Amino acid sequence: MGKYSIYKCVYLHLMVLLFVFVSTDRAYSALLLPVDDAYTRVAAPDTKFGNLDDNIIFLERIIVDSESISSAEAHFKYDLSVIPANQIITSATILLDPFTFTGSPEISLFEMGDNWDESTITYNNRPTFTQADKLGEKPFSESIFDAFDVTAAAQANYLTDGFISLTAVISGPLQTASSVSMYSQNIFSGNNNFTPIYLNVEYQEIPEPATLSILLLGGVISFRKKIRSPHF
Ligand SMILES: [Ca+2]
Ligand SMILES: [Ca+2]
Repeated sequence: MGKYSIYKCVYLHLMVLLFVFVSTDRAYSALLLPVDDAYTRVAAPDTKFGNLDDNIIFLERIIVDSESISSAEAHFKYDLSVIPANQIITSATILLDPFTFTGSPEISLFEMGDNWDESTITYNNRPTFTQADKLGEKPFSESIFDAFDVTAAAQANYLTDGFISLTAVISGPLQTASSVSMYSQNIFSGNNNFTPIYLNVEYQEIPEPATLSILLLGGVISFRKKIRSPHF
């Protein structure tokens, strides 16, 4: 049995395992409300805008000396530990749903650290983030932003610290001012007129260890037989 055949055999067994893994019908979904949300302003770098009486999340890009700069950022934190243990997140999306906007905003979404809360965050003390933390960029169209797919980041944070924190800024090569206003989780009362920024998560149970063991054992036995056989 050649090297290629061994690889092919391993590959096929992995695909069978993967199929069993994802074809389970034990799938769930959850709409997660932010546990913290706030915005911060460059022009007021020590002012807090995320307290309980702040119902608005605000994003802004302004013109300074003929250049547009991001002047207000939005921050959201979600608690992924509400998802039970031993799940795999198959989808996580966030829809930045504005109730009003100006200009032609284009939104960039970044992952940031969790070391902040809505009552104390300011522009100066917020966790920093870099271009390497960018999860996506979306133009604004027809009053609705496309949903950002943050599945990989959500799964990684679910497996580690259990929280995912995101920052949205207005970016892009814009030469005009723009702004976006959204409702914060603090205004949420179950009234659809005040929709906060949800994280929509879909997840599935990981197969029981016993089931996995049987599958793996079956794969190994079959693999050994194929190694002894001259043909694949
Ligand atoms: Ca808030
Ligand atoms: Ca985290």
